[in-house]
Amino acid sequence: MTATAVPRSPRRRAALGGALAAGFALATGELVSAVAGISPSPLLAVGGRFVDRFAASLKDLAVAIFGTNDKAALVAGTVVIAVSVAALTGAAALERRWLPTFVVGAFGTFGVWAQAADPQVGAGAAIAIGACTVAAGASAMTWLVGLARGADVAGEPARAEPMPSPRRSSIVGDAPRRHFLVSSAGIAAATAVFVAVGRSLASGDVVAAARAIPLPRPRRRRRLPDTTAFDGVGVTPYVTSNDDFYRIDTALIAPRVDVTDWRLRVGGMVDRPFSLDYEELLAMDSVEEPVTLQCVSNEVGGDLVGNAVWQGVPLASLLERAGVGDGAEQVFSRSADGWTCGFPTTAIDGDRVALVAYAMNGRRLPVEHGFPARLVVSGLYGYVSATKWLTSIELTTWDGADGYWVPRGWSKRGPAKLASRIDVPRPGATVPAGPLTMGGVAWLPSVGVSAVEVSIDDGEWRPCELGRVASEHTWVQWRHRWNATPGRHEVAVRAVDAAGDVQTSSYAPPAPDGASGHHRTTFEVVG
Ligand SMILES: Nc1nc2c(c(=O)[nH]1)N[C@H]1C(S)=C(S)[C@@H](COP(=O)(O)O)O[C@H]1N2
Ligand SMILES: [Mo]
Repeated sequence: MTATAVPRSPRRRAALGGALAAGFALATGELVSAVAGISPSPLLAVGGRFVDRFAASLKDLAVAIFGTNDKAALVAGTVVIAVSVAALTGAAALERRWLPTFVVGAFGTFGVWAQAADPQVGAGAAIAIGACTVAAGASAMTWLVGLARGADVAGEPARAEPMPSPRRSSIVGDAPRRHFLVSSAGIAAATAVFVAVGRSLASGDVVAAARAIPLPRPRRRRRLPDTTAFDGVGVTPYVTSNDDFYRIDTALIAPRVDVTDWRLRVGGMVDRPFSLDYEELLAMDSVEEPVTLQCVSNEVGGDLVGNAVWQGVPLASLLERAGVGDGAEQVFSRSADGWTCGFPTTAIDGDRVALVAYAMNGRRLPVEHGFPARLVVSGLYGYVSATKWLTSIELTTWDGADGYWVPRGWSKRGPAKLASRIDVPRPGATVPAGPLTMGGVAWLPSVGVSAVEVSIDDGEWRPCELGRVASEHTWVQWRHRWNATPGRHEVAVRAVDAAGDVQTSSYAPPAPDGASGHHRTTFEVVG
């Protein structure tokens, strides 16, 4: 900020002071939360309440908003609103000295409410953080507005001088402006330092703290198939790497769970409720299973699906230890940030893979994918089954509880639908005439896929070559060789599941219980 950037009008200076004070208050909230080891901060907690409030109205758009970019936009929008209101408050506070305390106090109360509503923050901590935030913001605003007002009181408003007394007015008019400038710059610098220190404190590697407890060797491990035949043809790899795995959740920042005080509770309608810490969970017999996980929001042909090798404790072992009570109909789980979901107990009676997983592709779960533990259930959409940052599993009746997305309009039951996707050719691609390899993936985890067929330009369905799979719980790669003729072509794909059912051509959007229909791709062949 340069001296010339400081507005000459006291009103504008007061507005600038108000805006800076809001930034300072938010930064104080970030810093105090980080020092206290508490997440989310007031700012992120307010954003989180927005997500919970508006999630229902988004339906199919849920995918877009719960992607990572939109979360950043949501936080930025919250900051812009707070800063704008604070600028208006600062300007109006020239005459009303009580206004900063009142408005900052009101915003602070909102922040306390938002933070206290998050299960990761207690009400006491929220109030303490809110008090620091309000004290910092209200005093900074009162101070800066006072300095802006000072210029007005001490001399003329620093406008173009109508009277020929330039020396006096420049001294009296400029000293308060300089004072305001220095103080504002100080607040801005403190804001930057608070944000930087808060960020660095909050970004320590929580997974690293768990390394003292080594990952155990799984008792049973599934052999991965040789899929090299599908390398280099543009088909999605059989195993999705942790970095490439899609991420969907309502968390503005992924909960950072400290394993030293994490526990998994198993309770509700059980004979022997118990809880486990991280070390005890890792000490139990574990298995390693590749399972394809998919989001109900995945559009036909979409990429909200991935296949990873999960290591964890079978849910059945934990339920056996607890003793499922008579009348229990639903396995209802909860995460550290209060997200919930549930599926029928009967869903895991068969051969489904259902794990409390703590490792993904041989590594501890990444924070974004649920560290320290999550549920993975083959053949159920993620929104009814795959709780990340898992903290409790409760047995209840079917009517006893509704998961997060159920009152927001998504189906209470979420069995996966048979699906297939074309990866190559890419939509709109131009390829040379002659031998062309098309390919993609198809999936119905827990049942399996027995055949994949393509139809070119609405011609007959032709069989495709399938890749090998580790089990029926994963997707299968497919490919088809075609002698491409010049012109514009469209290919459609459909799968047949292991029970012989053919994938429906009838289109359904993702809401309320998953998309259906054939994926089609148009491409150009040049001679
Ligand atoms: N705690 C929590 N767990 C959650 C969710 C969430 O919002 N919060 N989203 C679910 C949904 S909708 C899906 S599709 C999967 C996605 O898991 P991934 O992000 O590891 O791919 O996580 C599930 N588990
Ligand atoms: Mo999902």
